Amino acid sequence: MTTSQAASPTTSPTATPSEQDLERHFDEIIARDQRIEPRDWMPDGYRKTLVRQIAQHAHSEIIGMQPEANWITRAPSLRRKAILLAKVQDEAGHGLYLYSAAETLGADRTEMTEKLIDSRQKYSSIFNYPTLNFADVGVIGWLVDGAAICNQVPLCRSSYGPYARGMVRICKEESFHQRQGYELLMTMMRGTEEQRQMVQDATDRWWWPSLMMFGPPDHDSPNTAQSMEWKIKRHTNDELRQRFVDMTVPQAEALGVTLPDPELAWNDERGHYDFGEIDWSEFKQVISGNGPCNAQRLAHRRRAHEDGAWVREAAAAHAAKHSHAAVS
Ligand code: BYC
Repeated sequence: MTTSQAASPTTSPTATPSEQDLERHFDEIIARDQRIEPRDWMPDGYRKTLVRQIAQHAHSEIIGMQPEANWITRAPSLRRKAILLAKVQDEAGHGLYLYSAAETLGADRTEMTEKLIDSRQKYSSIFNYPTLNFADVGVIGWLVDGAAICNQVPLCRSSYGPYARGMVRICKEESFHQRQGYELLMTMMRGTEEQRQMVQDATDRWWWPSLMMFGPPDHDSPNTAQSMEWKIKRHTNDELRQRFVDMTVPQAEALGVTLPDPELAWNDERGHYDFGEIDWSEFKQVISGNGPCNAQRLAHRRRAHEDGAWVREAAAAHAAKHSHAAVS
């Protein structure tokens, strides 16, 4: 639904609506589960929260290309290489949709990139861990993309139109990514003992960081309450983390791997799996720049940005020439 279906903020076409009228109109749109569009009035905090979240999300897609790209040249077959290349390219595409969504809020693309490489804007903690063997490619698809889908499907109902619409397409592609990861792991599990051990080792290393992707626990999440009120987020971090655990345990059983948590057990009363305490000090270290690969990821992104300067200059010169030709 669009805002055009909501009541107008003013009764008279000539009167300028007051800030209160505009705010009431915004609140009505949110209450009716309709969408806020780029030209609609919105509170500053709503705009800022969206720019923060969407920029962080876009940066995650772009930085997220690195751990998997590490294996493109060493994929074990042409088929696996073609799949991995396509997946990494999809991630670049997701980054572009998301940067465009942030631009509809007035954010500047160059500025967002500069903020990323100066560590003034974050990207997901998960991409600060190394990919040590080819099973990591499968486990990233299964667990990391699985967690991403869990977190992002509800964002298709986010109150900001361009973000919600972008998420629909992203989620379709993420589901394919998740399945390719699981299929890769199933193949490895049918292989040699050494291959099964590689899958188990990768699962052991990625399980806890995947749970951290959902963000801090609700009691320590400064943004959740307001984002839920604005319907930017539809569920809390802990709700989504629980949904992910419940969904993943049977998948691990079907695959034949053990999740590295002795406390993982079905709780009949709650109707959910219980799981062990997450090491939040590790999470805090990683999001403050001290994870195993933070420096490497940012250095790589910075270098790519510098190496691409001539392309941006050439594109700008070409666009200027064209607009000049169009005027004359
Ligand atoms: N890593 O109040 P909270 C992908 C920050 S891409 C780093 O709960 P919020 C994929 C948070 O930003 C995956 N930082 O925040 C790509 C905040 O810091 P600031 C990315 C984190 O926003 C390629 C502070 O901690 N997905 O899946 O309400 C290949 C307090 O947190 C993290 C998205 O971005 C983290 N994990 O909730 C494969 C999804 N968690 O900004 C896969 C969209 C929290 O106040 N984003 N922080 O300094 C969201 O849904 C929400 O932003 C979050 C956090 C649930 C992540």
